[in-house]
Amino acid sequence: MSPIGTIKSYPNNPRVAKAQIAAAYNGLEINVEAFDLSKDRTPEFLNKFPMGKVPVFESDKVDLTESSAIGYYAAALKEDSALLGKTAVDKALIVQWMLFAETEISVNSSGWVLPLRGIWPYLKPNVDAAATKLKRALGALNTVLLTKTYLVGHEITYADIAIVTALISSYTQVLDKAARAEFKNVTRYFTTVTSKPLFQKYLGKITLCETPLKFVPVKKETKKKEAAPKKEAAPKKKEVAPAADEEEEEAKPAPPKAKNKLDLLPPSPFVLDAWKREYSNNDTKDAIKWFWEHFDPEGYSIWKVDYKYNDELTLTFMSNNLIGGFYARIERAHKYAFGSMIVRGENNNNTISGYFVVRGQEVPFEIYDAADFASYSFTKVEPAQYEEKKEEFYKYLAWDFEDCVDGKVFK
Ligand SMILES: N[C@@H](CCC(=O)N[C@@H](CS)C(=O)NCC(=O)O)C(=O)O
Repeated sequence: MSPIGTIKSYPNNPRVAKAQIAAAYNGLEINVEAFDLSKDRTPEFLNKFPMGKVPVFESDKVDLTESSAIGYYAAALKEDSALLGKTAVDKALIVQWMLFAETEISVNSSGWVLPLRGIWPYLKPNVDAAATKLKRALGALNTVLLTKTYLVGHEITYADIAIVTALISSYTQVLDKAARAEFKNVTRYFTTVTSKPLFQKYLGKITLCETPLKFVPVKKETKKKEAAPKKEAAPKKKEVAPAADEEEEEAKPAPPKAKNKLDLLPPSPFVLDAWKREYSNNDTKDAIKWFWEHFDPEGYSIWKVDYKYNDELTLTFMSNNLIGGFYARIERAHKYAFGSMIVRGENNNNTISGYFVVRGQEVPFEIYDAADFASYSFTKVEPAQYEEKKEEFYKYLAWDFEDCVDGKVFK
């Protein structure tokens, strides 16, 4: 039998297994083609699938996104398939569970698990809220499963395929034995369903979580207050390596090949790379003179940056890691931006603030597109304010504040 179409995704994505299992129950097959989110989102791909997410499905009959729809299509391809229910009641219940899997389980397990894996920014209140919402959904599911082996009727339907594949991430990464015991009907159901041969075939061996993931800061670059740069000493070569994007889940669409609009601006006499070299190789006191001699306020702009949720910051090294996470996410802005952001204060009483110099008169797309951009306010320093702000600008670049604990330079 020839495959019903091709799914593209990175490997071991349970959203792909959802369609494969549904197809297999109907005696059908789907081709799977490896897709690298960091390389394969070509303009042609984005033209066809503007959301730029995987999995996607292509066939001579239909192109689809949304894994639930892809799985549903595989389930619907066999006439009278038991997977989609025989009666209107069962059909509606199956849709109910399919939506529940997406909106109550997948979304919340992503909100809990992905920040812990460093794929999404870690903002504790958001992670806690996602965990609470997921547990609420599991509680409801647990009640329903008290008297049931399968969700709809007495055999596997697409409802079970959708729910079980959505549970994989939390059951393997954050719900340890004690947490699973709170939802023992769901746990029994999860192990029963995932041990079915067709589930095993496409999900592989599932190892239930033993030690739940904990928040691990992206990069630990603590620096004691005492070791903060002395006056005039520039924080040299303190660059942040772009976060290893081994997790494709959050990779951003590759920028379209078309020229960046910032490259089309009239040429500027201020050469950002020359400034970065100047800053890296000289005392900030000397570098800053070079800066003001060469700065071009028409081609570039200066922005004061402040973290919006300073009152939620706790340990200073964690605040510094937030800066590191932000820099990793604006990695594409290196060509157009320079910044120095510092952590000031002490554990449980600190702030994140700094300055950015960017090409053009607006915050570039490469910065405002970052998931955590909304956590920072960017306030433009107008040329008329330069004189008044020069001293502060210098201090942020030299990390020359008594209460400066640590910081990171984006260059
Ligand atoms: N609701 C969608 C979610 C798809 C999704 O979030 N895909 C992730 C990988 S699992 C992705 O492509 N992320 C890349 C991005 O956000 O740019 C589905 O079920 O297909």
